[in-house]
Amino acid sequence: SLPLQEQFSEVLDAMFEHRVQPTDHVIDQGDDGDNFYVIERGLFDIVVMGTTVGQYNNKGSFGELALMYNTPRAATIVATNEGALWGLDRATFRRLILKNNAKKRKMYETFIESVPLLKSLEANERMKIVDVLGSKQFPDGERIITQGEKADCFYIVESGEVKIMMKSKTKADHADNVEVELTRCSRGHYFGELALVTNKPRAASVYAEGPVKLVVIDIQAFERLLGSCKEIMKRNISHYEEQLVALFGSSMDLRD
Ligand code: 1OR
Ligand code: 1OR
Repeated sequence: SLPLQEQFSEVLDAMFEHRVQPTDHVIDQGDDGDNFYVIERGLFDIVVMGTTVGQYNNKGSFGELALMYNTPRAATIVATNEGALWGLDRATFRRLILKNNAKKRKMYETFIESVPLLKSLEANERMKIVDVLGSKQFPDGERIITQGEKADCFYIVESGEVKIMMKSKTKADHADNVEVELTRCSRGHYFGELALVTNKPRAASVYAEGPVKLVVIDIQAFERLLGSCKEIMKRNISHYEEQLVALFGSSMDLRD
């Protein structure tokens, strides 16, 4: 197969710019898949059966499902403002991306099988997670998540360790409001689910403790593929609340 660099420039060469205006449908649910799209800028609604179920905000990509699995388009994508996309045609997507997916399956299959949270999923559901996951590395000390920010993804630790730190929100104006270490996560553990499940800003900050390698799953894939794991997450979230009371004397910080 081609060296990565060459494959990458082949993808770039094949991409074409696609500009959109408000209300333009980039994709219609039920259609055959023609292109895959990467967002350069713009807001796009994700509509399933006439209901808006999510949104892309100036980043991300969509339209991979129909091309990867030879299925009809699973959602309608509507531009809500003026924007720009990079398109990649079906043939090039399949030739270059699917080859990469086969490698990814080999690389991540065993790891994903070992993640306790994902144990209840069917094998083919776990493979679909592998198909869409990203991988990200952070050097020692780097901040991965910032408390109070808007959330758009979920993480699983592949190697190394992360430190979860929290400032009390109810004590926000106090001078003694320093970050307190809550816990650490290592291989196979997840974090960043809380903001996605509760639809709130990040409840804590997360830092690399030594170099770490993480699996990243965007919010759309999280909604699509991890719905059945949410009960487990919610059960664990109720433990957060108990600990919060012990730590800050109130569970206000997670609820409000
Ligand atoms: P496609 O080729 O099927 C529509 O064309 C695209 O919308 C799809 O690929 C995904 O890239 C993107 N369910 C289905 N497709 C989704 C979803 C989604 N989110 C983004 N796409 N969700 C589940 C809805 C019940 C997640 C909604 C947040
Ligand atoms: P997030 O999306 O809010 C920060 O981003 C992440 O830190 C959060 O999801 C959780 O995955 C993770 N309270 C709140 N968040 C926690 C906690 C926690 N532990 C890990 N996270 N508590 C610690 C319980 C041992 C309770 C507060 C004292």
